[in-house]
Amino acid sequence: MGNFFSYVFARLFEKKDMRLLMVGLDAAGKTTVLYKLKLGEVVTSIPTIGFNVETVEYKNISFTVWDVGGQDTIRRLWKHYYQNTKGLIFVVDSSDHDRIETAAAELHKILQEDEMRDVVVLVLANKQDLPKAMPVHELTDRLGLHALKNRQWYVQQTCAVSGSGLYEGLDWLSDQLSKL
Ligand SMILES: Nc1nc2c(ncn2[C@@H]2O[C@H](COP(=O)(O)OP(=O)(O)O)[C@@H](O)[C@H]2O)c(=O)[nH]1
Ligand SMILES: [Mg+2]
Repeated sequence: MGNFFSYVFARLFEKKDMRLLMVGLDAAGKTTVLYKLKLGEVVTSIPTIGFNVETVEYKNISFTVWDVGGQDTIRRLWKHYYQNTKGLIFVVDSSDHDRIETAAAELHKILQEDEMRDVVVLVLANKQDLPKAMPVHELTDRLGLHALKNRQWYVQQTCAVSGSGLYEGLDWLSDQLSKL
């Protein structure tokens, strides 16, 4: 699996200092994705209580991950990480019917930020291995993705535990970013 990702990322790395953000509600599967990518050492930092950031640096790309949802005071700290962001990976637990609206609201709030104006959005419809997982078309609807204007977005179904779908999603992302 590691080799596939190295290949995908090798294409991205021709660009200078690229930051990718990966966010989603807690338990969506972000940390699992991060470790599955095997890009390098995952560094966890806690800039403030209740805000936990994971970062992997790989060549000139940085992968920054945190949980969204919760207090608005913490939301203000996110801006610090928005700079230079070209791609947003939004991870959603497809089986979490109760929190899909919350996830949608968080996604749209982030995308409203000035710094996020031009970011390409890859949604990972994670936990597709679970029996109650919503299919891609339902997630697309409930996340309100069709309302996104002037923005490239794509929903990829994944199972972060096995790694299935991750390559396809990142391949789409690298394709989009290579056009910038
Ligand atoms: N069944 C299933 N469980 C998953 C998948 N991805 C993550 N998980 C599990 O979901 C839980 C939360 O995952 P984690 O990566 O910590 O979520 P995070 O809070 O977004 O970082 C863990 O127990 C993972 O093993 C998946 O695709 N399928
Ligand atoms: Mg995590």
